[in-house]
Amino acid sequence: PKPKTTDGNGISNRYLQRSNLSNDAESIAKNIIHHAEYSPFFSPLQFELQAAYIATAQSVRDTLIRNWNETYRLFQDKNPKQAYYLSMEFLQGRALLNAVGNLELKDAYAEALNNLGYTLETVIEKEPDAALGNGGLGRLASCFLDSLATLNLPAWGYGLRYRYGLFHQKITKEGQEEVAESWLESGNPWEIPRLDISYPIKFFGEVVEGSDGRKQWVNGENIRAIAYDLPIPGYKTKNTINLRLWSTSVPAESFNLSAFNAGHHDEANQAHANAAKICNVLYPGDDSKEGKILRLKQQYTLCSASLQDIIFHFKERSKNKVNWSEFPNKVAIQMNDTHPTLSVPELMRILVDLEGLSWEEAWNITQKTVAYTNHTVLPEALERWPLEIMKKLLPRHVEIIEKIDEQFLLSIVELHKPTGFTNFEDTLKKMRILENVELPPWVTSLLVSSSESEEVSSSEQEIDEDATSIDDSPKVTAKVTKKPVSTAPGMVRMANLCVIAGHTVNGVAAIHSEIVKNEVFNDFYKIWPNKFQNKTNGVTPRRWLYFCNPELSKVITKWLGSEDWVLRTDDLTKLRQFAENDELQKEWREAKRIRKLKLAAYIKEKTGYTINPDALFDIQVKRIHEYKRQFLNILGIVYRYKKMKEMTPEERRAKYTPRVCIFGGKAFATYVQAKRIVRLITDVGAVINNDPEIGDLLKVIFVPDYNVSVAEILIPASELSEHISTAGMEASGTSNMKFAMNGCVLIGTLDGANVEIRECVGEENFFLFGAYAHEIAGLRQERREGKFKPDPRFEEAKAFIRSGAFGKYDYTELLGSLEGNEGFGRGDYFLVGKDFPAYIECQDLVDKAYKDVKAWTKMSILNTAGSGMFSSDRTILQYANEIWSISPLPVP
Ligand code: B1H
Repeated sequence: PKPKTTDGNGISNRYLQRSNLSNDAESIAKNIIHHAEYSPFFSPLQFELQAAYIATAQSVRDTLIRNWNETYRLFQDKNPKQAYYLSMEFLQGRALLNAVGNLELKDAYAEALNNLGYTLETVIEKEPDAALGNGGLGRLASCFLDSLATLNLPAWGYGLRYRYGLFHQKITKEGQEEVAESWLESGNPWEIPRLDISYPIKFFGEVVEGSDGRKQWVNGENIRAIAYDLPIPGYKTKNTINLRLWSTSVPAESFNLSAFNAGHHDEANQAHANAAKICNVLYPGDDSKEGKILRLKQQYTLCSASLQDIIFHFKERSKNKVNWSEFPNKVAIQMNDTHPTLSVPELMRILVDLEGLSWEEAWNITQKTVAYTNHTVLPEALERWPLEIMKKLLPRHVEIIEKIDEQFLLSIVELHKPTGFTNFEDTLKKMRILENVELPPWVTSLLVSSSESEEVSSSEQEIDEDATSIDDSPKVTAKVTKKPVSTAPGMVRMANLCVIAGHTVNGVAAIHSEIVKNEVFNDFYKIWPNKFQNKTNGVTPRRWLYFCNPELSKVITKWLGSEDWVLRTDDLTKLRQFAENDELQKEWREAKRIRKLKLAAYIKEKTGYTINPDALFDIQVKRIHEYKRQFLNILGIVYRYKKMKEMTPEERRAKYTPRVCIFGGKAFATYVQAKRIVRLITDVGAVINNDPEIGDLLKVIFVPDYNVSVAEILIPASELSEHISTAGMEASGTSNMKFAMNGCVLIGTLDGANVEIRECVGEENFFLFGAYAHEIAGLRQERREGKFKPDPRFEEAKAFIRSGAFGKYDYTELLGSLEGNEGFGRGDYFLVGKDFPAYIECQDLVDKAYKDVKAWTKMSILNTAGSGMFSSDRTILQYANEIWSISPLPVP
């Protein structure tokens, strides 16, 4: 007989031990020891620091799992519309402090660990960063998860469980060296391997037609995606959502036992090795990627496994009454850039081929379900896949994409009927999904007939007015003139597919969304203006202020009278009224100084350099890229150093403010120019830092291996931060928001979110310089025409490097990128020379401003006070209301 009292999982309530998870330090200590003994990763007899970390994490995980189960059960029962955030990257960083902080158990865990002979601080340090992302795009996804959970929204994240995350960066005399990063090596106590949840994934093979007339994708390589779940706790709520990461493997029968028995061990293991390879490593470029088949396999694995899972849940929650037209009312899928674009043809394939829906029904559902976020306007970063590669790997998906493409052409033709088709070909070719692929004959003939006779009215053309799908596309009889066949390979433009299929397209900062509408996707904007939105990025104030800067947080809480600002960051504006208060100012500076001392100690440990904690801490941390212009920063430093050397010590002291210039960031391993910039920074540092004449007045530090945890040390300690990209090129930036929250003043161009940050903190509290986005094209043109006259100070700085002042390395090629007048990466495409004079003059203003301690502290306070709008809680509420239509569902 079945037991009478069962809960949803079939476990008798009598045996559920929820009440046993007590939150007092004594119970927590017992729980930690229990894990060290009974679920050990290491010898159960030892309780060393590593074991203390793992056991502590497992103990925290108990509470997370309890909340996670309750959240899951609630979502199952209430069946709300749920959002699914699909991303190839999640840059989670460490989990422990965030988890005990969100659960409000930090003090209890600290006390428990003290009782066991450890401090929470040292235990935290044992956790490796989960670095399953490259930079801003991946970290944004992680901040979004924190906000989704905190706001009690029904949502999940889907990603890939890479065995190796972003590489470790070693800094040597030669610059950057990359070392593989194996975050799973000592086990991952946070994840729950879901061996019960796996889905088949197919590659290659061919498409046949079944007896029912449906297309079938058969044969090929078959692997399985296996789920690993990471519970994501919200702050001050029980809601704990799921980040489901897919790993890849093969079923046991794929092990070739007969090959093994014959002694061919590699062959025996071939299928398994191929499958495992897919999730082996995160691709490390953060702006563009070579079209490698392995990357396409990764993208497809993410899309296919996630969609199968989403559909599984949809069916399960429909309780045997599956109504597909309800799907868009239950599911919202957000594609984090174009990397998960294959979700579109995969959803179509499942609906049409497997579920038997008509093409029209399926397309209608797909369009209402998916939305696309664009994160970059760099042309080389807009993903394009060679048609041939895709055809081989995903033959059925290419058929579907071709059909979407033709259907799109038809809709555009319909739209343009009233105005005629003169000069229409270029627009069509630009907008369609396929590139370098001949237009279908019915389109070509349309174009031919319209260019042959300007007067031909649309009604005279033989277009089937009722055509709604490409199957009954217009039968045009006009003769087709052969155009010269292009030799360029056919390509699939993923962004165009996203814009065509998605119900919403959004940019990530106000200026970026304008560029998306008016430049990158202008043709689409003109026909679908309502598709386009802005969602200015945000960052979680928990990790990026409250947890990483406890001293400043305490001061804020004291002056605001409560901790409500952690959830309602708009409250920070109330600091404005105290910005000149001497007492607040003193506490503010003391809090900042504690973080500066910690950073100084960290720098000493990692680089050996001693820095003066009373100097101005000036920081630029982000991926190394020419458009981000670390080069401009270091050239400014070179110029400053040269001027210092030409002065007497008294003149020097009078003019300059002591500064520590700190850099951090990784260069893509094959991005030669970026690696040369790293080398230049370290070479310049080696000379300046050892120049006794300069002493404390200037130091240049490259902090190795910049990642989330290093950012948590650097950002709270910074006083000036640099966001100096060529205007129009940084979609948003998110570290700029973190710096402002931590009372750091920004120096920057009018680019990305800088524009909005400056508005919010007040223009007198932001050091602005440089050309505007709308001027850039004209400036490049001027340059091409040889009209640009470089400032002599710029020439002086470059000549100083050329003179060998910073060692023997040959900087000809790096400096050469600033010369000439032609092309991307040459002819000073990023306008370093143009902005150089404005930049160094602006830095002189910074020196003066820092000398006025009161005025500077006021600026610092006003940056924090104005940063409230950059909480990812605000961003996520906007996505929830304006794109996904989902509502909070709090666990009681
Ligand atoms: C951003 C990327 C990106 N934009 C391709 N684009 C990648 C592109 O692996 N790839 O192929 C990986 C990443 N990342 C960044 O997104 C922008 O540069 C930032 O300005 C922005 O703040 C961030 C989040 O929106």
